[in-house]
Amino acid sequence: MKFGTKAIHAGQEPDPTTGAIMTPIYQTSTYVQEAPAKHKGYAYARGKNPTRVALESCLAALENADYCLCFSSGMGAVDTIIKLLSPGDEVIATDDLYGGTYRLFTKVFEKMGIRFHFVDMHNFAAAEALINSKTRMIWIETPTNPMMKIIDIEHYTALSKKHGIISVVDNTFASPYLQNPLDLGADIVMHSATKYLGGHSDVVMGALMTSNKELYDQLAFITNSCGPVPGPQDSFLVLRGLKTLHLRMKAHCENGKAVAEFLRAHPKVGKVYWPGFADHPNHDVAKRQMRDFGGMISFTLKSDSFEQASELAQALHVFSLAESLGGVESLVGHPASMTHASIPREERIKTGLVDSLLRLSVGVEDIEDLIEDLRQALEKV
Ligand code: P1T
Repeated sequence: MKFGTKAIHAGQEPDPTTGAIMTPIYQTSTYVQEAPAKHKGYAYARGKNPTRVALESCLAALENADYCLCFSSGMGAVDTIIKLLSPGDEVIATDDLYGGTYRLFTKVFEKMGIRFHFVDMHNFAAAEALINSKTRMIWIETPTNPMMKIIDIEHYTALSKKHGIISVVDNTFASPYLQNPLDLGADIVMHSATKYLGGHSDVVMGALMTSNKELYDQLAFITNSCGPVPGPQDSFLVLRGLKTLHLRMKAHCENGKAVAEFLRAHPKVGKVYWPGFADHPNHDVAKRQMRDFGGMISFTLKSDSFEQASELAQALHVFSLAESLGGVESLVGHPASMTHASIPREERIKTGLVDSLLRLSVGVEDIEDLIEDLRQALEKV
Protein backbone atom coordinates (compact mmCIF):
# COMPACT_ATOMS: atom_id res chain seq x y z
CA MET A 1 0.00 0.00 0.00
CA LYS A 2 1.15 3.55 -0.73
CA PHE A 3 1.47 6.21 1.96
CA GLY A 4 -1.88 8.02 1.54
CA THR A 5 -3.84 4.76 1.48
CA LYS A 6 -2.06 3.59 4.63
CA ALA A 7 -2.75 6.92 6.35
CA ILE A 8 -6.48 6.42 5.74
CA HIS A 9 -6.88 2.66 6.17
CA ALA A 10 -3.99 0.96 7.99
CA GLY A 11 -5.02 -0.76 11.22
CA GLN A 12 -8.67 0.09 10.71
CA GLU A 13 -11.56 -2.24 9.87
CA PRO A 14 -15.28 -1.42 9.99
CA ASP A 15 -16.56 -1.95 13.55
CA PRO A 16 -17.59 -5.64 13.74
CA THR A 17 -20.83 -4.96 15.64
CA THR A 18 -22.24 -1.98 13.68
CA GLY A 19 -20.14 -1.54 10.55
CA ALA A 20 -19.14 1.97 11.70
CA ILE A 21 -16.41 3.09 9.31
CA MET A 22 -14.64 5.15 11.99
CA THR A 23 -12.92 3.28 14.80
CA PRO A 24 -15.08 3.77 17.93
CA ILE A 25 -13.72 5.58 20.99
CA TYR A 26 -13.53 2.68 23.45
CA GLN A 27 -14.01 4.77 26.57
CA THR A 28 -13.38 2.00 29.07
CA SER A 29 -10.75 1.30 31.70
CA THR A 30 -11.34 -2.42 31.96
CA TYR A 31 -12.80 -5.44 30.12
CA VAL A 32 -15.02 -8.20 31.47
CA GLN A 33 -13.31 -11.59 31.57
CA GLU A 34 -15.08 -14.92 30.99
CA ALA A 35 -12.97 -16.64 33.64
CA PRO A 36 -9.85 -15.45 35.52
CA ALA A 37 -7.24 -14.47 32.88
CA LYS A 38 -9.55 -15.66 30.07
CA HIS A 39 -10.38 -12.64 27.89
CA LYS A 40 -10.44 -11.36 24.30
CA GLY A 41 -6.89 -9.96 24.43
CA TYR A 42 -7.86 -6.93 26.49
CA ALA A 43 -7.49 -7.07 30.29
CA TYR A 44 -6.93 -3.48 31.49
CA ALA A 45 -6.70 -0.25 29.46
CA ARG A 46 -3.28 0.87 30.69
CA GLY A 47 -1.98 -2.15 28.80
CA LYS A 48 -4.24 -2.07 25.75
CA ASN A 49 -7.22 -0.18 24.34
CA PRO A 50 -8.76 -0.91 20.92
CA THR A 51 -8.81 2.74 19.77
CA ARG A 52 -5.15 3.04 20.72
CA VAL A 53 -4.32 -0.29 19.06
CA ALA A 54 -5.86 0.97 15.78
CA LEU A 55 -3.78 4.15 16.01
CA GLU A 56 -0.59 2.24 16.83
CA SER A 57 -1.14 -0.09 13.87
CA CYS A 58 -1.65 2.86 11.52
CA LEU A 59 1.44 4.67 12.82
CA ALA A 60 3.55 1.49 12.56
CA ALA A 61 2.46 1.18 8.92
CA LEU A 62 3.40 4.81 8.17
CA GLU A 63 6.94 4.30 9.52
CA ASN A 64 7.29 0.85 7.88
CA ALA A 65 7.65 -0.61 11.38
CA ASP A 66 6.49 -3.86 12.94
CA TYR A 67 5.55 -2.22 16.24
CA CYS A 68 4.36 1.09 17.65
CA LEU A 69 3.62 2.39 21.14
CA CYS A 70 1.72 5.61 21.84
CA PHE A 71 2.23 7.94 24.80
CA SER A 72 0.43 10.76 26.54
CA SER A 73 3.04 13.19 25.13
CA GLY A 74 6.17 13.24 23.02
CA MET A 75 8.17 13.59 26.24
CA GLY A 76 6.51 10.41 27.51
CA ALA A 77 7.99 8.61 24.50
CA VAL A 78 11.46 10.11 25.09
CA ASP A 79 11.29 9.19 28.79
CA THR A 80 10.38 5.58 28.00
CA ILE A 81 13.23 5.21 25.49
CA ILE A 82 15.85 6.54 27.93
CA LYS A 83 14.54 4.11 30.57
CA LEU A 84 16.07 1.34 28.44
CA LEU A 85 19.38 2.52 29.93
CA SER A 86 21.06 2.00 33.30
CA PRO A 87 23.21 4.21 35.55
CA GLY A 88 26.68 4.58 34.05
CA ASP A 89 25.42 4.37 30.46
CA GLU A 90 26.23 7.18 28.02
CA VAL A 91 24.26 8.79 25.22
CA ILE A 92 25.54 10.85 22.29
CA ALA A 93 22.95 13.43 21.18
CA THR A 94 22.66 16.22 18.63
CA ASP A 95 23.80 19.58 20.03
CA ASP A 96 20.63 21.22 18.67
CA LEU A 97 17.40 19.60 19.83
CA TYR A 98 14.04 20.37 21.40
CA GLY A 99 14.58 22.23 24.70
CA GLY A 100 12.31 19.84 26.59
CA THR A 101 14.38 16.85 25.48
CA TYR A 102 17.55 18.63 26.60
CA ARG A 103 15.88 19.41 29.93
CA LEU A 104 14.76 15.80 30.48
CA PHE A 105 18.25 14.51 29.64
CA THR A 106 20.21 16.99 31.75
CA LYS A 107 17.88 17.71 34.67
CA VAL A 108 16.20 14.34 35.22
CA PHE A 109 18.30 11.51 33.79
CA GLU A 110 21.78 12.90 34.56
CA LYS A 111 20.77 12.80 38.24
CA MET A 112 20.07 9.10 37.77
CA GLY A 113 23.60 8.47 36.53
CA ILE A 114 23.12 8.56 32.75
CA ARG A 115 25.61 10.78 30.94
CA PHE A 116 24.73 12.80 27.82
CA HIS A 117 27.22 14.21 25.33
CA PHE A 118 25.86 16.89 22.96
CA VAL A 119 27.78 17.18 19.73
CA ASP A 120 27.53 18.82 16.32
CA MET A 121 26.70 15.71 14.28
CA HIS A 122 27.78 17.42 11.06
CA ASN A 123 31.21 16.67 12.45
CA PHE A 124 31.46 12.87 12.06
CA ALA A 125 34.92 12.65 13.68
CA ALA A 126 33.89 14.62 16.78
CA ALA A 127 30.82 12.43 17.28
CA GLU A 128 32.72 9.17 16.79
CA ALA A 129 35.45 10.30 19.19
CA LEU A 130 32.83 10.32 21.98
CA ILE A 131 32.10 6.60 21.62
CA ASN A 132 33.51 4.48 24.44
CA SER A 133 32.66 1.21 26.19
CA LYS A 134 29.80 2.90 28.10
CA THR A 135 28.05 4.36 25.05
CA ARG A 136 24.64 2.73 24.69
CA MET A 137 22.61 5.11 22.52
CA ILE A 138 22.87 7.70 19.75
CA TRP A 139 20.04 10.26 19.84
CA ILE A 140 19.44 12.03 16.54
CA GLU A 141 16.96 14.79 15.87
CA THR A 142 16.70 15.72 12.18
CA PRO A 143 15.78 18.30 11.03
CA THR A 144 16.85 19.74 14.38
CA ASN A 145 14.69 22.04 16.44
CA PRO A 146 15.10 24.94 15.84
CA MET A 147 18.26 25.32 13.73
CA MET A 148 17.06 23.00 10.96
CA LYS A 149 20.34 21.09 10.85
CA ILE A 150 20.16 17.91 8.80
CA ILE A 151 21.90 14.89 10.31
CA ASP A 152 22.99 12.05 8.06
CA ILE A 153 20.87 9.20 9.44
CA GLU A 154 22.54 6.42 7.45
CA HIS A 155 25.99 7.48 8.60
CA TYR A 156 25.00 7.30 12.27
CA THR A 157 22.95 4.11 12.05
CA ALA A 158 25.93 2.39 10.39
CA LEU A 159 28.20 3.72 13.15
CA SER A 160 25.72 2.48 15.79
CA LYS A 161 25.65 -0.98 14.29
CA LYS A 162 29.44 -1.11 14.17
CA HIS A 163 29.63 -0.35 17.91
CA GLY A 164 26.50 -2.23 19.05
CA ILE A 165 24.73 1.00 20.07
CA ILE A 166 20.97 1.69 19.89
CA SER A 167 20.13 4.43 17.37
CA VAL A 168 17.08 6.63 17.92
CA VAL A 169 15.72 9.28 15.54
CA ASP A 170 13.27 11.95 16.67
CA ASN A 171 11.34 12.34 13.40
CA THR A 172 8.89 14.98 14.64
CA PHE A 173 9.92 17.79 12.25
CA ALA A 174 9.89 15.60 9.12
CA SER A 175 6.92 13.31 9.85
CA PRO A 176 6.84 9.85 8.21
CA TYR A 177 5.60 11.51 5.02
CA LEU A 178 9.03 13.06 4.45
CA GLN A 179 11.41 10.59 6.06
CA ASN A 180 11.44 7.00 7.37
CA PRO A 181 14.47 6.52 9.66
CA LEU A 182 13.90 2.78 10.20
CA ASP A 183 14.40 2.27 6.44
CA LEU A 184 17.75 4.03 6.90
CA GLY A 185 18.83 1.60 9.63
CA ALA A 186 17.56 3.25 12.83
CA ASP A 187 16.49 0.99 15.71
CA ILE A 188 13.79 3.30 17.08
CA VAL A 189 11.97 6.28 15.58
CA MET A 190 9.98 8.62 17.80
CA HIS A 191 7.50 11.45 17.31
CA SER A 192 5.76 14.16 19.16
CA ALA A 193 2.39 13.19 17.64
CA THR A 194 1.16 16.55 18.97
CA LYS A 195 2.63 18.05 15.78
CA TYR A 196 2.17 16.88 12.17
CA LEU A 197 0.67 13.48 13.02
CA GLY A 198 -2.27 14.95 14.94
CA GLY A 199 -2.06 18.03 12.74
CA HIS A 200 -4.82 20.15 14.29
CA SER A 201 -3.29 21.48 17.53
CA ASP A 202 -5.97 19.78 19.60
CA VAL A 203 -4.10 16.92 21.24
CA VAL A 204 -0.79 16.19 23.01
CA MET A 205 0.64 12.75 22.23
CA GLY A 206 3.84 10.83 21.56
CA ALA A 207 4.73 7.69 19.64
CA LEU A 208 7.64 5.40 18.99
CA MET A 209 8.07 2.75 16.33
CA THR A 210 10.56 -0.10 15.97
CA SER A 211 10.93 -3.38 14.12
CA ASN A 212 13.25 -4.83 16.75
CA LYS A 213 11.15 -7.31 18.75
CA GLU A 214 13.53 -7.40 21.70
CA LEU A 215 13.54 -3.60 22.02
CA TYR A 216 9.78 -3.48 21.54
CA ASP A 217 9.23 -6.00 24.34
CA GLN A 218 11.40 -3.95 26.70
CA LEU A 219 9.71 -0.68 25.70
CA ALA A 220 6.22 -2.19 26.05
CA PHE A 221 7.19 -3.50 29.50
CA ILE A 222 8.41 -0.04 30.59
CA THR A 223 5.25 1.60 29.18
CA ASN A 224 2.92 -0.77 30.98
CA SER A 225 4.95 -0.51 34.19
CA CYS A 226 5.22 3.31 34.21
CA GLY A 227 1.85 4.05 32.57
CA PRO A 228 2.37 7.12 30.28
CA VAL A 229 -0.38 6.05 27.87
CA PRO A 230 -2.85 8.26 25.95
CA GLY A 231 -6.60 7.99 26.40
CA PRO A 232 -9.01 6.72 23.73
CA GLN A 233 -10.41 10.17 22.81
CA ASP A 234 -6.95 11.51 22.05
CA SER A 235 -6.15 8.29 20.15
CA PHE A 236 -9.24 8.87 18.02
CA LEU A 237 -8.27 12.48 17.30
CA VAL A 238 -4.80 11.48 16.07
CA LEU A 239 -6.23 8.59 14.06
CA ARG A 240 -8.56 11.08 12.37
CA GLY A 241 -5.78 13.62 11.88
CA LEU A 242 -3.62 10.98 10.16
CA LYS A 243 -6.18 10.55 7.39
CA THR A 244 -5.06 13.86 5.85
CA LEU A 245 -1.36 13.68 6.77
CA HIS A 246 -0.24 13.25 3.16
CA LEU A 247 -2.45 16.12 1.94
CA ARG A 248 -1.38 18.44 4.74
CA MET A 249 2.33 17.67 4.37
CA LYS A 250 2.24 18.43 0.66
CA ALA A 251 0.70 21.83 1.40
CA HIS A 252 3.13 22.49 4.31
CA CYS A 253 6.06 21.82 1.95
CA GLU A 254 4.72 24.08 -0.83
CA ASN A 255 3.97 26.93 1.57
CA GLY A 256 7.26 26.39 3.41
CA LYS A 257 9.24 26.83 0.20
CA ALA A 258 7.40 30.04 -0.74
CA VAL A 259 7.85 31.54 2.74
CA ALA A 260 11.55 30.56 2.92
CA GLU A 261 12.20 32.21 -0.45
CA PHE A 262 10.25 35.35 0.50
CA LEU A 263 12.19 35.73 3.76
CA ARG A 264 15.54 35.17 2.10
CA ALA A 265 14.89 38.02 -0.34
CA HIS A 266 13.76 40.47 2.38
CA PRO A 267 16.25 43.23 3.28
CA LYS A 268 15.53 43.13 7.04
CA VAL A 269 16.02 39.38 7.34
CA GLY A 270 19.43 37.97 8.30
CA LYS A 271 19.89 34.21 7.98
CA VAL A 272 17.12 31.84 6.89
CA TYR A 273 17.43 28.20 7.96
CA TRP A 274 15.54 25.83 5.69
CA PRO A 275 16.98 22.57 4.28
CA GLY A 276 15.51 23.15 0.82
CA PHE A 277 18.05 25.87 -0.01
CA ALA A 278 20.82 24.54 -2.27
CA ASP A 279 23.40 26.23 -0.01
CA HIS A 280 22.04 24.74 3.23
CA PRO A 281 25.12 22.97 4.71
CA ASN A 282 23.52 19.53 4.40
CA HIS A 283 21.15 20.08 1.47
CA ASP A 284 22.53 17.00 -0.30
CA VAL A 285 21.85 14.80 2.72
CA ALA A 286 18.35 16.27 3.00
CA LYS A 287 17.74 15.46 -0.67
CA ARG A 288 18.91 11.90 -0.11
CA GLN A 289 17.00 11.08 3.06
CA MET A 290 13.89 13.29 2.80
CA ARG A 291 11.20 13.38 0.11
CA ASP A 292 10.72 17.16 0.42
CA PHE A 293 11.87 19.87 2.81
CA GLY A 294 8.90 20.55 5.08
CA GLY A 295 7.26 23.63 6.51
CA MET A 296 9.58 24.49 9.41
CA ILE A 297 11.78 27.56 8.97
CA SER A 298 13.93 29.57 11.36
CA PHE A 299 15.32 33.02 10.62
CA THR A 300 17.18 35.89 12.25
CA LEU A 301 16.93 39.61 11.75
CA LYS A 302 19.87 41.59 10.36
CA SER A 303 19.79 43.69 13.54
CA ASP A 304 19.85 40.54 15.73
CA SER A 305 17.73 42.54 18.16
CA PHE A 306 15.53 40.62 20.59
CA GLU A 307 13.16 43.64 20.83
CA GLN A 308 12.73 43.78 17.05
CA ALA A 309 12.10 40.02 16.86
CA SER A 310 9.56 40.34 19.65
CA GLU A 311 7.79 43.25 17.88
CA LEU A 312 7.74 41.27 14.64
CA ALA A 313 6.18 38.24 16.32
CA GLN A 314 3.49 40.48 17.81
CA ALA A 315 2.82 42.30 14.51
CA LEU A 316 1.88 39.05 12.76
CA HIS A 317 -1.85 38.28 12.54
CA VAL A 318 -2.23 35.10 10.49
CA PHE A 319 0.79 33.54 12.23
CA SER A 320 -0.07 33.13 15.92
CA LEU A 321 2.61 33.54 18.57
CA ALA A 322 2.63 30.15 20.27
CA GLU A 323 4.72 27.14 21.20
CA SER A 324 4.30 23.94 19.17
CA LEU A 325 4.26 23.29 15.44
CA GLY A 326 2.87 21.04 12.74
CA GLY A 327 -0.79 22.10 12.90
CA VAL A 328 -2.84 23.38 9.98
CA GLU A 329 -2.51 26.92 11.34
CA SER A 330 0.71 28.92 11.02
CA LEU A 331 2.65 29.65 14.20
CA VAL A 332 5.60 31.82 15.09
CA GLY A 333 7.79 31.13 18.11
CA HIS A 334 10.78 32.75 19.80
CA PRO A 335 12.86 29.71 20.80
CA ALA A 336 15.30 31.57 23.10
CA SER A 337 12.47 32.62 25.44
CA MET A 338 9.93 29.88 24.70
CA THR A 339 10.66 26.32 23.56
CA HIS A 340 14.42 26.43 24.26
CA ALA A 341 14.49 28.64 27.36
CA SER A 342 15.87 25.73 29.42
CA ILE A 343 19.08 25.64 27.35
CA PRO A 344 21.81 27.90 28.85
CA ARG A 345 22.39 31.00 26.66
CA GLU A 346 26.07 30.20 26.03
CA GLU A 347 25.13 26.69 24.84
CA ARG A 348 22.38 27.85 22.48
CA ILE A 349 24.44 30.72 21.02
CA LYS A 350 27.10 28.15 20.01
CA THR A 351 24.53 26.40 17.81
CA GLY A 352 23.33 29.65 16.21
CA LEU A 353 20.25 30.01 18.39
CA VAL A 354 20.66 33.77 18.85
CA ASP A 355 18.29 36.16 20.60
CA SER A 356 16.57 37.36 17.41
CA LEU A 357 15.91 33.88 16.04
CA LEU A 358 12.26 33.28 15.17
CA ARG A 359 10.82 29.91 14.20
CA LEU A 360 7.90 29.52 11.84
CA SER A 361 5.64 26.52 11.56
CA VAL A 362 4.16 27.30 8.17
CA GLY A 363 0.56 26.11 8.05
CA VAL A 364 -1.68 25.27 5.14
CA GLU A 365 -3.52 28.59 4.78
CA ASP A 366 -3.50 30.35 1.38
CA ILE A 367 0.07 31.30 0.65
CA GLU A 368 -0.83 34.87 -0.45
CA ASP A 369 -2.19 35.58 3.03
CA LEU A 370 0.90 34.16 4.75
CA ILE A 371 3.30 36.21 2.62
CA GLU A 372 1.22 39.37 3.05
CA ASP A 373 1.19 38.84 6.81
CA LEU A 374 4.98 38.58 6.92
CA ARG A 375 5.38 41.56 4.56
CA GLN A 376 3.21 43.89 6.67
CA ALA A 377 4.83 42.78 9.95
CA LEU A 378 8.38 43.23 8.62
CA GLU A 379 7.44 46.72 7.40
CA LYS A 380 6.37 47.70 10.93
CA VAL A 381 9.61 46.78 12.70
O1 P1T B 1 5.30 18.37 23.39
P1 P1T B 1 5.43 16.89 23.35
O2 P1T B 1 4.33 16.22 22.61
O3 P1T B 1 5.71 16.29 24.70
O4 P1T B 1 6.72 16.57 22.44
C1 P1T B 1 8.02 16.90 22.81
C2 P1T B 1 8.89 17.12 21.59
C3 P1T B 1 9.77 16.12 21.19
N1 P1T B 1 10.56 16.26 20.10
C4 P1T B 1 10.51 17.37 19.36
C5 P1T B 1 11.40 17.50 18.17
C6 P1T B 1 9.63 18.42 19.68
O5 P1T B 1 9.60 19.49 18.89
C7 P1T B 1 8.80 18.29 20.83
C8 P1T B 1 7.87 19.38 21.25
N2 P1T B 1 8.17 20.63 20.69
C9 P1T B 1 7.48 21.80 20.95
C10 P1T B 1 6.45 21.90 21.80
C11 P1T B 1 7.99 22.96 20.21
O6 P1T B 1 7.28 24.00 20.12
O7 P1T B 1 9.11 22.88 19.67
